[in-house]
Amino acid sequence: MNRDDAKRAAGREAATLVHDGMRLGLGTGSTTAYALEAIGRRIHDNGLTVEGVPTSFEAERMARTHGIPLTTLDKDPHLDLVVDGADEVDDRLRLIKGRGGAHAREKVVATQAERFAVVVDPSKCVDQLGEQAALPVEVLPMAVTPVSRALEDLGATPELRVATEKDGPVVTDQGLWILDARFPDGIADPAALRRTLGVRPGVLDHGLFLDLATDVLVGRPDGTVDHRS
Ligand code: A5P
Repeated sequence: MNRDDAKRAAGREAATLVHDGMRLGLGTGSTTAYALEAIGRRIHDNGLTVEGVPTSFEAERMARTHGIPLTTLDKDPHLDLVVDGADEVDDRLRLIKGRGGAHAREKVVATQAERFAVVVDPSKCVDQLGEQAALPVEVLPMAVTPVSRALEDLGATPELRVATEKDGPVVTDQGLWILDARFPDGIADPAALRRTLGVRPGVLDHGLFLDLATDVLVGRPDGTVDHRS
């Protein structure tokens, strides 16, 4: 039993929240991938009828692999359920997301949903946001230095996300760059930080998801799931 077993348990549990006719948001990441696989199996085996809005090119590719029909927010702006992963979750169901660089689209999709179910393994559960994960901040390339300085003024150590030295900066689905901001003592006031980043020119979005999750499914390596809501 290992971390993958825990992720699989959370993903499969999330798939049981899906009902016939639902419009879904399809999250990004290795834990959500188990949910998409399980939803695809229900479509194939039981004729489940759903459509999903992908949160990234990778989620779109994964949905196609598992035979999940796709839709868009233009066609279906109201979603019944979003399933997505997270990099950190605190006990108030607040999240840091964006290790896969998809947080901007993930937030748009999550905001349109009646229910937002987050799938994680126990390593993602923290007392304070920022204690383990860096906060991803998606920026216009020409604003990377001013935004870095602003993050430093807020007490963070920002680092431009690079693929490899040879490949250079990671480019998001929007064609933008990511600063990973580490807060050495964690994020003391996530709501205040969200307000500050929300009005910072050059920032498209960041990985703080504060009032969005309705359910957190923590898979355990023994296959059981702790459902928090
Ligand atoms: C994508 O940008 C992220 O928000 C992911 O949802 C998050 O990093 C969780 O991914 P894993 O399930 O792979 O850890």
